[in-house]
Amino acid sequence: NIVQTKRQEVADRKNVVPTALLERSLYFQSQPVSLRKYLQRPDLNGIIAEFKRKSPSKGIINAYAPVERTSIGYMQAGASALSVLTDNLYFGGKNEDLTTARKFNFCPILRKDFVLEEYQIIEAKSIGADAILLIAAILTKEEVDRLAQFAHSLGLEVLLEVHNQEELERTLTPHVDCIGVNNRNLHDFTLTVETSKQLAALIPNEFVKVSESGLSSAETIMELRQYGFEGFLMGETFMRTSRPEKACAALV
Ligand code: IGP
Repeated sequence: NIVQTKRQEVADRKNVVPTALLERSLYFQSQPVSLRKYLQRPDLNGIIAEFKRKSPSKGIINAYAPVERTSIGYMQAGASALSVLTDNLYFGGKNEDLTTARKFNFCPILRKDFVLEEYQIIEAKSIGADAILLIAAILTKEEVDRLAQFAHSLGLEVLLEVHNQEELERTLTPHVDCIGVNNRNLHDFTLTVETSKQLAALIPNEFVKVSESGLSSAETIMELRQYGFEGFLMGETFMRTSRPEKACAALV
């Protein structure tokens, strides 16, 4: 299963990723851009446009789209932020994809990966990310607290992902900036936007609400805005086309 493999990978890499070198990278000193603020900007559309080559549920989604053109096009389409998968095994991403997106764009970039340990947050910062994802389903409350505070100490923002009320109540902490409701059930990959609608009222107003996965129409986004969502994390709807950036521009 994904999480077990990831835990092993993270533990193995811990000994080979030279933290001191990462800290001296070009991007380590840079000032991150606020995901929270960009999601609330009225001149942008709230979409966090994702660069995702493949996934465990869909297999290959897009093997050819280049990161440069796609990420620049997403921003030109009015997206508020970028999300770049850096997990290689399951999602076909790499750290270099995020760094490439960073070189060509001035907007918040979310590093999409399975964060389990502090060094991955140092790594996120060093490759040019502005925000990290913490997934409630694979972390304890203590881990969420500790990793979120560590991210903040480096100036990175945190998007906490939950899929149900139990995860939300168990991991809720003032140390995160945005709360993402994943419409996808990570066990059977089923999708329903009802998950976002049901959890919306349970998320305190100080957090920016993000609806994640399975979103494909402007109508759904407008409906979710009524429930208080300001961020919309979308990948496959764009990436399954040959020109993801054009699909993004066509949506809104
Ligand atoms: C995007 P979609 O259905 O638009 O491609 O979903 C994003 O929500 C999804 O990629 C995602 C994800 C994750 C991927 C949400 N949470 C955690 C990997 C790990």
